[in-house]
Amino acid sequence: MTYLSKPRLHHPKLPTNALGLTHRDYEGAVSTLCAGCGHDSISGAIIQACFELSLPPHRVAKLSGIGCSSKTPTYFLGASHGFNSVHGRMPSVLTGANLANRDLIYLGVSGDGDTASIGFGQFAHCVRRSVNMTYIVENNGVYGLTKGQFSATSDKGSASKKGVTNQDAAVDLAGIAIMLGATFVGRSFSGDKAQLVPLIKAAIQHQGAAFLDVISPCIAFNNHPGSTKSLDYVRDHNEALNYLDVMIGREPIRLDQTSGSVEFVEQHDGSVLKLRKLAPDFDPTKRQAALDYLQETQAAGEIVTGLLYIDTKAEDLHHKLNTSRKPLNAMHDAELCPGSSALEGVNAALR
Ligand SMILES: Cc1ncc(C[n+]2csc(CCOP(=O)(O)OP(=O)(O)O)c2C)c(N)n1
Ligand code: SF4
Ligand SMILES: [Mg+2]
Repeated sequence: MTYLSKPRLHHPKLPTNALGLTHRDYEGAVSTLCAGCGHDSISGAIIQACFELSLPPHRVAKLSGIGCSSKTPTYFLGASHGFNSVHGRMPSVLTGANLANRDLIYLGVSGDGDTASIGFGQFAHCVRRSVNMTYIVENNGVYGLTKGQFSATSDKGSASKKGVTNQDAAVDLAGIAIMLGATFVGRSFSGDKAQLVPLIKAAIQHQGAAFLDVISPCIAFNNHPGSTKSLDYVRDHNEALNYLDVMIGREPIRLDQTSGSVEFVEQHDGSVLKLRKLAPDFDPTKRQAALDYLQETQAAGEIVTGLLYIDTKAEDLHHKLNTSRKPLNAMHDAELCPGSSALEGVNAALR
């Protein structure tokens, strides 16, 4: 059975958000993933972020590829639009949907296999075209669904469950996303909700290609000593650069971190990110410095997390193409097909 429904009843005093919805209204079906899978924690963080942002569920579109990670949209936002596409093809499906209807909030969910192997080209072009989306990779360094093969994000020298050593260089998706032109890039850990929830909220508010690389241990196939994506390894090597608090004109969420200096970063839509900097010299608005920092810390075996890069003046694909504000499904026939004389005009302009 791949779909388990949840009981609809809930406690009448559950807290509600600005829309009068409870946390339960943002949930999906009961997860069928392995108990303890990091992906389920990410689903929980997405539910929390959407609840706190008071997003109308019917305004969200969730798109995914194939993998345990790509199954997760079934387990959150059950009242939203969803499309489970083909392995590695989520980015092009999301781009098409986004071009057809810019009014929806696009959430792309993928795995390290789905994005860094078969979907690498799709990922690259979706990001460099500044598609307005939140693209989340649930990165466990393994093909979980097909039972534990190394993926392109498995670190060189790390061991598989059967003791085989990975010989190939790892793809750093966060670094590549910055190089490709993503305008909001963060990395986090499925076990750190205090960091992950505000990162997801800020990414959703961002007007452009927002990419989140979320390390998500696979407890079935990649959680042993020698794996650099195991719970213990990530906990021991996690260097948090910063913690966010997102303010969108309502009550700001309190930070549970108390150390570090605070900086305010305003996004294009007017939302303000309160950035508690744990690495005071790191400035996420400097693209080249972010890339250098990522490479230096990676060489030292650290996994840096937090907001890695932000372009506060980002503009998305619709702005670049000057597309219609009106979704295609809201246009009538005459708008969708302006007739042969208009077509002749276009053709004449190209001669
Ligand atoms: C075109 C195609 N090739 C290969 C597969 C087999 N396949 C299914 S999921 C998967 C890898 C999934 O890995 P990842 O994206 O990391 O997700 P995870 O299960 O680890 O969350 C592969 C190779 C497929 N379904 N379709
Ligand atoms: S195989 Fe791994 S990735 Fe898949 S559900 Fe189990 S723990 Fe999660
Ligand atoms: Mg994987």
